[in-house]
Amino acid sequence: MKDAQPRVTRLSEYRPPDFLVDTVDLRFELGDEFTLVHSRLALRRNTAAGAGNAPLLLNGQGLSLLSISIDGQALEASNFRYEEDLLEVPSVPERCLLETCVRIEPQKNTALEGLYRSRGMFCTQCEPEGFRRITFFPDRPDVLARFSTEIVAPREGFPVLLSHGNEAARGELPDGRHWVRWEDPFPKPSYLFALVAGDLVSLDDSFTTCSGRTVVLRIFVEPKDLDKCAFGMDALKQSMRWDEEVYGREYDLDIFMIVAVDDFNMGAMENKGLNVFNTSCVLAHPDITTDAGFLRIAGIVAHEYFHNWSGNRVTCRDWFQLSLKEGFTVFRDAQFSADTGASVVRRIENVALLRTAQFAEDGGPMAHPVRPDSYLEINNFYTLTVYEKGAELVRMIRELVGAEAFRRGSDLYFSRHDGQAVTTEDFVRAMEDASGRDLGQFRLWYTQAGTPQLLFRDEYDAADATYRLHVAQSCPPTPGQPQKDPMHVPVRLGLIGSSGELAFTDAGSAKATEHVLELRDAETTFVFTGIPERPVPSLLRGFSAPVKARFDYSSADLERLMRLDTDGFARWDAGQTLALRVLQSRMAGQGGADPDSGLQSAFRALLLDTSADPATVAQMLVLPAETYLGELAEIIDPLAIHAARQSERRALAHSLKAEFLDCYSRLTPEADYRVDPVQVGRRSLRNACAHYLSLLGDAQCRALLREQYHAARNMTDRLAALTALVQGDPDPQASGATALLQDFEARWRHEALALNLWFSVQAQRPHAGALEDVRALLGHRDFELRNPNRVRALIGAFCSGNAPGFHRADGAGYRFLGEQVKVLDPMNPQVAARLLAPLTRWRRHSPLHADGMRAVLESLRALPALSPDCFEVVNKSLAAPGG
Ligand code: B3K
Ligand code: ZN
Repeated sequence: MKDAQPRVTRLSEYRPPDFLVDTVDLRFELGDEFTLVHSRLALRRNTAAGAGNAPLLLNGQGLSLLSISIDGQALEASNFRYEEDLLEVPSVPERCLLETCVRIEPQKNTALEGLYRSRGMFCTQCEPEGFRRITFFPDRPDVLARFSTEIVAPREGFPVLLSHGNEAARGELPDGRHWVRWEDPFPKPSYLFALVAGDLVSLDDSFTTCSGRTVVLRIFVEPKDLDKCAFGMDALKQSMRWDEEVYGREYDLDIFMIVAVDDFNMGAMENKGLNVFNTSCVLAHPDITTDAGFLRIAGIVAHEYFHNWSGNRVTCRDWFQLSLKEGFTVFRDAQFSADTGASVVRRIENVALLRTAQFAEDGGPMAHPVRPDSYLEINNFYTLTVYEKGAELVRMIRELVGAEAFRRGSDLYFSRHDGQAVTTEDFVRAMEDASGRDLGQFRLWYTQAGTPQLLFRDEYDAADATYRLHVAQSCPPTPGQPQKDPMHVPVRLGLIGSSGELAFTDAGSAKATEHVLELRDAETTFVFTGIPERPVPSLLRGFSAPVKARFDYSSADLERLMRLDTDGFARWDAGQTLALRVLQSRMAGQGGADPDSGLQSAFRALLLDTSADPATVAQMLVLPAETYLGELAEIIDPLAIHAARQSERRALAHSLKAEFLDCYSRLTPEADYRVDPVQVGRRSLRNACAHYLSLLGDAQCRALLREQYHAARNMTDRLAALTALVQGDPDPQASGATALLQDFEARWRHEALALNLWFSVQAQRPHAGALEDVRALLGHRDFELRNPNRVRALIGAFCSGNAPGFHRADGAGYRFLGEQVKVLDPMNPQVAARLLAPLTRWRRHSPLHADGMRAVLESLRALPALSPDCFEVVNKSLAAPGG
């Protein structure tokens, strides 16, 4: 049983474990009715913890204890206690063998933490605290043990029995069951434990490591999915090679396995040698996977693989250190993705995610530092702040110390802490030791929440050819942190003259066209001499720091940056700033049927420029996201934001129809589909044009899009046409979208991942009436509340990606979310709590919306048995600001 009021866990109360576990031997007897878990722990008192003869305390949640013994002696009931998720044995020898047998019921586990069943197979998810739902254990990341795992199951239905490490033995039992024993030579924390049993087939391959060892690679799937593994396998091999070449990291076991599981709370999990993946993050085939899906899969395969070093070999001391492994690993996977092509576009995508979603988190009631100080439910802290902002922190360290010192720092970190459970402080110290740089002030990035703001202004003195750049930094208050100290911020800077970049020196360094300025004080002035003309500053190139930067650019300045800046990211950003202004003035009631003339000519130039990189042009045609516009507004009015963005897009489509059509028809699809940067770029631009054209709702464009849908030989083009007609066309009935939706459903009814796309397209039709569609789809024969992917595809997509539907003025969208969370919370608290995100920012909305959002949060707070996950989100959202 969980406590009525969840307990706060605080970093300041961290204490080393009283007991360590040298080895753990597990034996699972899997069954349909129940599963028996036999465990033998070799325990040793941790004298370094200095806790005298503290009792043995082991976590255990919802376990039926069948037997318990110490050193072969069964314990009397009076010698132990199992209450409130803790097993307490008051008196134990300094070293002992603790044996337990518990009974669990994986088939009833809908929370998908611990051991559960997904489409019949058995699988596990233990991070962060799922292992305690399997057996008794000090379920914390700083207890590292050597695991052996024996799995017993009926051969029928479960021919494949997997755990991690190397297979040590297998055999048959007379009753039709068989067993396999796995041994992992590397000590690891319980959160990395995994087990899988099912009727699976595998795609097999191998990889020869840099030292010449052969590693067997296997991707396990249901037989129907065997044709969807090749891309993931390729990504895996590329990741293995890349980690050797770029970080000097070699794989360490003889086998590396991936298993695809349909019911999964997150994307994937890096269990040692046995990664478990959400099917949506590993299965790929051009018929059912979009380009974006392929790229996401490659990134996630890489991410989980990279965890073998950044996470598994060197792990976290406690969950406050989560970003130690997640921020660093996101940084590594982003580097990998950038290295495999389209690096500027990848960076633009990352920044767009930060600005839309992470900034919102940083500005809301759940704001927390990259290294949080406290939590009620750790599952709520697998956030964009810990992951994405955490990655930005690593990126900034690299900016500050330089690529070579950074590599020395990572080498030092891995060798110094191999086999240990450490902290973000250890990471930063390794970087300092390897580079000789002082990152003292930089550490504030780990402890201060909120998005810093940089206000730039400049002055140019023509008489002495001097350019001055003034910067003032500040960071808004966040819950529990009313005041912030100035941060150490790397500002990558270029100066753009009337015909191109200018060379300049920074603090006596050699002349170059780019420097990384280091901001440390609340206010700073940088002085550059020998500057022959007034430059336009190209600030935060490559988005060198996760901040909101403001500079009063004129339209001509922005136009100059878009034309002459050599930094692709900065060119895109200049376009975004231009578009932002246009949308902001539309939100303020200006602008009519015509587009902004500056934006119109920028778009025209982009569409006509046949030498430009199509992928970048596609990004430049995307106006800033609604959530980013909201984030920058004083008061968020989601309907006004949507209307402004939509009317500007429509105006651009009308005035540039010929150019969009021209660009669209220039980019005819290639005969054979490949996921390479050139093809992906061409498709993305063509489909961006398709979406603008759909806004016109005219017969010619409709015909073109219907033709695209039918002629498509890949999901990217098919889905783009469908989405354009369903979401872009002002009249989806007349557009023929309804018939295409039926066609799509009939085609892909039996492909869960494709059907998820079908649910999402409808959930995101930007119209108040989409709520009724979504309600109807809840009753669809293939909708299943137990499957997180489906919940996210329908309910999640609607609530977080459909402003006109979710934020409709009668508040019905909010009440809908409340109802769904109420039903889902008892089943799967993690997924339920995540769905709540759009409600958490209610205070920033206009009263009409804020009242409706708050009312739903209050109705949830009144529920008698809210999970700790939802309890924390709801209560923090309703708490007085600054509290
Ligand atoms: N480490 C896992 C996340 C597990 C989350 C559990 N709530 C996936 C990843 O970041 O690689
Ligand atoms: Zn991760």
